[in-house]
Amino acid sequence: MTAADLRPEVSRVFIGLGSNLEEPGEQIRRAFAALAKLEHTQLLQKSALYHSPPMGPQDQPAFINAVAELETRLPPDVLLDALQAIEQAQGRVRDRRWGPRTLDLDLLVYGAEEISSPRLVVPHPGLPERSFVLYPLAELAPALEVPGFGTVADLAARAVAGGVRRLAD
Ligand code: ROI
Repeated sequence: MTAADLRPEVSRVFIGLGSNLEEPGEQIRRAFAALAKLEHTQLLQKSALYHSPPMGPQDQPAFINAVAELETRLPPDVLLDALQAIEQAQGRVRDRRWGPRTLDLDLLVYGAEEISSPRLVVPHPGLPERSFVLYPLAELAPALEVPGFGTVADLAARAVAGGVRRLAD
């Protein structure tokens, strides 16, 4: 990345974190630490950790999920590269679709932008169905307007809990 790749202004960004392998809680804590070290980026808030039954194939362990709020000058594609590098560093192997993973980092919301490229769709299209994302997101930013979807508080109120529960700090 060169200086030309940096945005002149910061954007407010939300990242979804998920893990269901190799000490998931520890994976999420390490991922928060890695996000805090990203260049041209500040980690503003971390949600609590949430325990959530797997969405998709049921023959896999429960997940730990959380959300981070960042302020960044990295454009979306450069940020996505950085997120994938963190996943790789924590041993992510891409195998079966919707299978278990040591760490998944999803770019949920990038300011007010709507992005649809082969690599990246933002806001994350699964947001309205995913209480394991909406509950931690609602902790950090209930008034946030998710482009095309409405406010986080409204989305969280409509979502089916499906056994998602906040863990003690
Ligand atoms: N299920 C839960 N509960 N949490 C996740 O982060 C998650 N991530 C996934 C699939 C496998 C779809 N299911 C999930 O990628």
